[in-house]
Amino acid sequence: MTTTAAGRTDTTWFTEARFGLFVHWGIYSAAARHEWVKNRERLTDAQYQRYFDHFEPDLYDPEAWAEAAQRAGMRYTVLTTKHHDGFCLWDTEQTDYSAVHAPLCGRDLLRPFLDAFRSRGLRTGLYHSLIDWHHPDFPVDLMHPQRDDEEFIAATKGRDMAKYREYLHAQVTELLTRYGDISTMWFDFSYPGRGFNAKGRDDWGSAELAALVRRLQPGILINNRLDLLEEADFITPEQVQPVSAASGARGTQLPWEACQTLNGSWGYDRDNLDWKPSELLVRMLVDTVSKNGNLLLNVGPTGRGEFDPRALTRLREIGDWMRVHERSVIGAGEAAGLTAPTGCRYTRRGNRLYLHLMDWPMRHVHLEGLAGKVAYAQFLHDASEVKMLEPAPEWETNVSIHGIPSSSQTLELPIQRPD
Ligand code: FUL
Repeated sequence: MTTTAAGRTDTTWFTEARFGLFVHWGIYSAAARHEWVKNRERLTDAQYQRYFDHFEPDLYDPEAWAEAAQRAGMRYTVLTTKHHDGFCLWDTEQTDYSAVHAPLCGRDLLRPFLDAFRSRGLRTGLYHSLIDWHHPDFPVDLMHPQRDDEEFIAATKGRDMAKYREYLHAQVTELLTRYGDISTMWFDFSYPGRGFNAKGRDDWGSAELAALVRRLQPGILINNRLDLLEEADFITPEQVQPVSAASGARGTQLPWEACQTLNGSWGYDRDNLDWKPSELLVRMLVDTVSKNGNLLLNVGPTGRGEFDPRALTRLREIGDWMRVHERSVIGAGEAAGLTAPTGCRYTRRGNRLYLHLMDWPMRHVHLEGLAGKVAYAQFLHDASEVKMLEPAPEWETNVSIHGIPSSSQTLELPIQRPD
């Protein structure tokens, strides 16, 4: 079933998967100072060319990436097929600006990636930039690494967005016809009216592009960055934890997926020291699921094609936590109608409620609104019983849990009468 009774694309696998790996990889990984380096430093094509010439992913081992993701408990992945700089990771016929033609690379990097993740049962998605700083017909605008001298401005006259649209649609067609089943199409990002067409939509041919994607891969989920909210299957809050389930979906009923970096940069950023600790990343995952969202956590591999050891450590530590806490995350979601105690989050899966204690330690926890409903309480990590007290008369809607040791942060509470 690819569509629901209401005619929308079925998102069940997505909202059950909850945790995915985002990978930002390209020739900017060789610059190693953020994937926007071309724009930020206003590099010309000639200056940026050195990353094309020296991109040599000799240590690329997508099996190792997929293994790290699987061990972290992730259920799907999204890879940058092309980022804003226009460099393509796959064997495209539309341009020579690709991994196949980069002299020290010389091969398609997408196919082995998809094979590795699929063989481990992970779903695969494609990030594809709608912006293209390399294409001769992409309009020069504020996002573009432009120069303001007359020579440059003269050289950019006569750009034709219709040609770029054709190129974009042809590339998406290649991606969706030559690489098997793709689960998500992650476009990034249109800004209608700032291209050539003041009215907007025709800049990218967004309506046609969305229709093309759905025709080529009927079950695919499309994100909301193609300026067509009504076409989107999910919303993508970026580097922000929404305050509630509704705010994550921006007031719509759509599923949402928060994308988050490990250190503030999507592409490999060697000298960046802002690494988030693993504990914080686990909290972000729990927080996301407690609000019915997904977390797409990013790794920016090096130019040689490896995950930085600091990324690997974090994935491993998240995986250690996931090994014993997974059932409170995968297939779980918001515990609608219940308000978690201060410093805690609830997730719920079927008739089991999970209480995640983020601020630790606590001596007593009172669970409002659950009196008479909770059958039993145990830590999730070792299934050891946690004593519950009968509600005190003054808190007649509460269950009270006492004397919690500081050995874990998640309690599992089978519910007798869920509603
Ligand atoms: C943004 C992009 O501009 C960033 O480079 C990154 O890809 C992020 C996920 O989306 O809009």
